[in-house]
Amino acid sequence: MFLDTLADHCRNQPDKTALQFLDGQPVAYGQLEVAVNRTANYLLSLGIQPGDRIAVQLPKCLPFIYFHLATLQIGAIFLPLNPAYPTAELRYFLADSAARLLIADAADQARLDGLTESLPDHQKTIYIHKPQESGATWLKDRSALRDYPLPADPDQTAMMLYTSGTTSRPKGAQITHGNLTANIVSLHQAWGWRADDVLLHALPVFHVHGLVVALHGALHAGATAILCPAFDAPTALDLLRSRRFSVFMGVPTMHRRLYQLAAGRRIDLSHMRLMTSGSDRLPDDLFFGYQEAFNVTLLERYGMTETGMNLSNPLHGERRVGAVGMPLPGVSARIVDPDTEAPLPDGEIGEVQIKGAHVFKGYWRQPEKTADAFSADGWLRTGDLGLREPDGYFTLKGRAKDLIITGGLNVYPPEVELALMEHPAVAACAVIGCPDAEWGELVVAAIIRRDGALAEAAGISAFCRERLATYKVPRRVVFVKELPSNALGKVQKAKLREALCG
Ligand code: MCA
Repeated sequence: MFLDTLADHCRNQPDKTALQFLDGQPVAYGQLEVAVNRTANYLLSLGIQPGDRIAVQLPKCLPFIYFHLATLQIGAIFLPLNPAYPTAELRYFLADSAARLLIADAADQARLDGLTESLPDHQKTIYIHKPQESGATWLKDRSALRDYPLPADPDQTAMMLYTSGTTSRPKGAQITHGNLTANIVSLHQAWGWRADDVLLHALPVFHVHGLVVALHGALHAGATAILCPAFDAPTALDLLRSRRFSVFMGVPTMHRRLYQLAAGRRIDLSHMRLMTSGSDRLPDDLFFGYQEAFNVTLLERYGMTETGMNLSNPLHGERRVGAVGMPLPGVSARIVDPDTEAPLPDGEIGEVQIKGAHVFKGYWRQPEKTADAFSADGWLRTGDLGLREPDGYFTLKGRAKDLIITGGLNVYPPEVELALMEHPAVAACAVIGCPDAEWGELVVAAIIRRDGALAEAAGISAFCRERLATYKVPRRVVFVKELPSNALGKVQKAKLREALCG
């Protein structure tokens, strides 16, 4: 199990740096073990039981990591929340998950106290003062304990990550200890993680990409992760040039910003052992531009919250432009007819379906949605369209679901449309993604105003900001007289994209 491997590293190489924030003190594996054990002990002293949900809404900081690992350690369920969620979204996640504990930034106390009072399952909020400076006060008066129950059951839920959907409110995807371990073991095999790797970690930690693929990846290897509190392209490029690092992982928007900084110069980064791209399709021009500018061939891989990583281009061998590679060790992937679910021959486009020990156990308290997520013979329906080449490489060809990916983050148009419909001036609306070189796609809203309503784009955006995380707020609001719709009255988004994306 991932935790056992981590414990071994803590015992065998206590003085080696496990984590270090830029401008922060190094945390050696031995220190990490003590901090996590004390944090686990602290959680137990609050009466936290295995299976309890612990929600954490903190910026990227050491307390986040300590609470994350301690939660796994005591068999409770870790629920990371994007600090960008406004109160309305946060209330939904806390209520739906019936979280017992919330760990949050003290700067948000006024807003959160009012919110949690109305939640029946909420027992306590722990406020962390200046989390990025990491006072870690709860650590001081606690001794390290090792006699708490280790989560021995691989089927026990370790984390819950909320994902939105096309037809419903966000659902909590339950990731088990077995899922986490299967994922990280197969990534280690495929990407050749080594104890002497040094990861430049610039991703957010509240998603699978930054938390599992990157952070767990480094810790499982007994390697070192140097963490940036946030991604800043000039800082990242300077660090990557320093030859101190061997691994970097990013989303295409980050790679685009790094590439633009090169501005036609050649900056050799070929000392990097592994630079990966994921969470959204890597544009061809960026793949080639990176080779030209940095002498690096990005390794593109494909995953999703419900599974972690599924497919990857090879570490050795051809990293094929436009392809997401082959199934990782222990993962099975197939292409099926989206209607009949009959497997399709190579070269034909259908839905990508996935099987393996890394596939999640289901949505929290949503048995019907869980059943819908799987085919009759137990394959996970990804909702992504793709094909398999005769030599085994998979290529994605679009989405069967109505989804926008912006800066590597998923935005479900219905969620934005619901928020817009609450605005008194909105008679009808449709939300689409328009292609954008930097962000992949930008969220664009087409709105029919109610007769006589005077609302302007700025007012609509401000209204959305109160209800939605910033990345979901439409970047462009267009007022239209009508929306293209079919005979059943359903908005034809392809037509709308043609008309508005230009
Ligand atoms: C920030 N903003 C965004 C996004 N991020 N808007 C749309 N999409 C986004 N992704 C907002 C900011 O709040 C700000 O709004 C404005 O855009 C411009 O901010 P800027 O400073 O330019 O952005 P940034 O803060 O530098 O962020 C860009 C970023 C970030 C570094 C690319 O979005 C990011 O870290 N993305 C990675 C996401 C990720 O980890 N995805 C993995 C999940 P305002 O000006 O109004 O305040 S998917 C996953 O885990 C699956 C399993 C997988 O396969 O990987």
